Amino acid sequence: MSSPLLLLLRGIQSVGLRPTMDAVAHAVRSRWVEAKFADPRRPLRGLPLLRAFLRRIPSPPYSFPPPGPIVATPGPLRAVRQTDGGLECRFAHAVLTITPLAPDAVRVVWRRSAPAGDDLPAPQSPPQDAPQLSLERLTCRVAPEDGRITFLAPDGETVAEEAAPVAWTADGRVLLRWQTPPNAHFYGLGERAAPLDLRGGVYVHWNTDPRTYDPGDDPLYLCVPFLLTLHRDGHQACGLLLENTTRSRFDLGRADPATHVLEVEDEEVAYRFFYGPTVAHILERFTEQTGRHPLFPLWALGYHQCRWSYYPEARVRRLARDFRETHRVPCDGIHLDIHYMDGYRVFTWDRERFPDPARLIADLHAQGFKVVLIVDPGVKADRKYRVFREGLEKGMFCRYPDGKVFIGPVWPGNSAFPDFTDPRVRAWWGDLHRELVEMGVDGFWDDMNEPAVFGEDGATIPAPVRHAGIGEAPGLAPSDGCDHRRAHNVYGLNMACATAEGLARLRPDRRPFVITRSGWTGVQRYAAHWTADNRSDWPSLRQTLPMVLNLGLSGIAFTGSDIGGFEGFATGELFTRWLQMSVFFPFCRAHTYAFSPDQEPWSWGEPYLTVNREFIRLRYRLLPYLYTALWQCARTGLPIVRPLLLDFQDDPAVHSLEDEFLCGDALLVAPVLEEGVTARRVYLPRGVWWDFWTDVRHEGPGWVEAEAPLERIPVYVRAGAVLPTGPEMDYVGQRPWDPLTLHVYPGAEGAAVSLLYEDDGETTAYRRGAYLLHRFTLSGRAGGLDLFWETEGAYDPGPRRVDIVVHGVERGPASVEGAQAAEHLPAARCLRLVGARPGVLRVRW
Ligand code: MIG
Repeated sequence: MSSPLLLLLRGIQSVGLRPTMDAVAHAVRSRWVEAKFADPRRPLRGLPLLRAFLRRIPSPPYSFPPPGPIVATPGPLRAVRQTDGGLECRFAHAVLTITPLAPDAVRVVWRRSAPAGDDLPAPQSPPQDAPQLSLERLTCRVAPEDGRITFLAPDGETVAEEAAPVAWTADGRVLLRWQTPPNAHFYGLGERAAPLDLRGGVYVHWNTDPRTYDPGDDPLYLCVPFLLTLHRDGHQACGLLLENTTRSRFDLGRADPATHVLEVEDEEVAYRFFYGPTVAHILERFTEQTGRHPLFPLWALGYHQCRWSYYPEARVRRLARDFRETHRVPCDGIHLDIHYMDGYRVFTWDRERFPDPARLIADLHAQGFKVVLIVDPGVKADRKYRVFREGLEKGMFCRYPDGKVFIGPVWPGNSAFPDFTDPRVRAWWGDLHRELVEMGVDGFWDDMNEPAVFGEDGATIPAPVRHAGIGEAPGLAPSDGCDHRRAHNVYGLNMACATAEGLARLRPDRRPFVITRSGWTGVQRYAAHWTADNRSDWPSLRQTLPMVLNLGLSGIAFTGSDIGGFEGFATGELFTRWLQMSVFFPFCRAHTYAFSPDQEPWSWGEPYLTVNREFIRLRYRLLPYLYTALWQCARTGLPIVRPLLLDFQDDPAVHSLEDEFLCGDALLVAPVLEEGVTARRVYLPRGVWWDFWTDVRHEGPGWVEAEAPLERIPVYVRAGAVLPTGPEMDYVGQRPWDPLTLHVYPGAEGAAVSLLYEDDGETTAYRRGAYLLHRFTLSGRAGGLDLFWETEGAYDPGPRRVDIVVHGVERGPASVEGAQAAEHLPAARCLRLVGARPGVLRVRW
């Protein structure tokens, strides 16, 4: 780590002298209040305070010493009680409750009982047998001698088993110690700059702004203590969601390869356990419990352009012209970073840089752009500033135990922090968006909400600061408020909630679009997420994919990374490779650091511009497909970007595969992640796969050597798929999906079902039936092909032509039924059918 002096110089260089001094003052003040309120009921003063202050209290997460000695375990079982469908087991020193949540999911809570524990009435006959809770698809068995829990599958096979009893330590932690099956793999845990398979690593749950990060840095902005385990060669899977929002650490086999230890800084511990056996089923159940993404507006799937920052207005207008006129690159979102504000005061505009924002936004709308504004949580402590005054008067800001408002330095200088865990504050904050929404702002980008405060690495709100509770996060909700230790991890989630619910109130007919940097279990209900301040280098590009995959396995599916990387200077090649991968990610936005040159699709000239444009155009053609994947994700929680193990979990070859992915149901994408590379090996799992570019047929499982010149990354389509595509367009809604083209890829065994979902893309009318769901059932048979096409829902896409392209067709058909015209294209090896409609399509050769 850097010396304090170096830190100081770095601070002055990047944010200036005044903010750096504020940051230093904050560091000193934090330490002072942490010492003062170590016991909030008896604040220290005078000499004892000075003494405590000088004894350094390190701030999380960079100081997380190993746990102290164990002081308690449950001891022997004393009594068992049935409680509405569940079980309460009283042990000598602890109480365990197990509550069913679903046929394959339970909630487990451990509390220490009164120190003696012996005040419990001694049971008539102490229970001898292991208490057991049997659900339809999951059994929990509790060891009577020490409370160790074993989870069993319906066939009696062990799914998970505690290696040692739950334990309490002298320094106030709870330990859960589980056996790690020999060939287990771990996934999930939110955002991790780690391999896809998390086994062998140690991960801390404490949302942190790392300033910039490299592979291996931990923790980052968004933690989700949801651990997915895959074992028995992929035949068995389970999930464990820790509910505690306090800081925790998972050692997934670094200290001991045979156990994984979940260590929680809390007095009691609560977790939910999910049984598979498939990963897909666990994700459905997990997101049923913790929430799913809403259906974002269709334009959210467009291409977005950002930098820190585009200003003044003339620069923004030039950017718009560059897209529409100069370079003809499709784009939907233009994002304005912190320089649009007046001295970084949230909900204001710098009127010199942006004299007439409503007019600017109207003009951008006329060109088909949407405008997204960054909003930080810190409210400048300035009595002349309306938001601060109002927040102060109404008691909206976080306070110390003595009632003083906490002030910490961020971009605007010294700032107050709304307590988003309080529903009153969320309502107020949501309403603060009114003026911007009325000006036409389309979406909001919540940044710095770990929350980050300038200062030492990981600086945040000091631990003693009070909060109303944990707000909308699932978990152990304190009834009479809590300090920052319990509220820290859910701060970002509740800010995103305030924003999304505010937008929904302000514009009830339009779907909110919010992007958040921080979050926690369930943040997907409110916002999309991006992986923030990485670097413009190849290792960071490579790291992005496992990060996005594990986010998806934690319920957070609408994600992406800064295309080209954030800090540093991207090369044209790096940007293009990054873009080629991101075109298959839900959130597709280029962004860069304040001190980096522009990172736009044309910034490096040719040949990059042409390749970038082609790939962005491809994304716009794929919108019907991507939107269907988004809709499916909103319904089932299945991510859009998926590791291969999600669909092929019994294939050990994919358990740690992290340089290729599935995008939706039909596409397999193998990005190029290294400099100067023009070919790569791709693993194709079982089944038939069609090369997206050449229509060459491959049969998996096995490896193929694929061409990957600059203008292409390997993409394959799964046999049996019907891949819907639309026409090229410069932005979402420029024209209808006319013609709509259904790309049919034959060769699957049996019948395969594909979906296409559409609606107006913008309003909430779909909730009242204004959607159209197409269901395609494709079956191949010797000498022919049948496609059954049914629709459901009341949305009318308007008159349009639907074409069908059957891929991999060597010769012209003998007969075609269900289309107006057919044409065989021998060179392209496909059959083009024009003017199809719902019903039955039959082709015979
Ligand atoms: O302290 O708003 O991750 O995307 O450009 C940095 C300026 C604050 C961090 C975000 C980044 C954004 C930057 N922000």
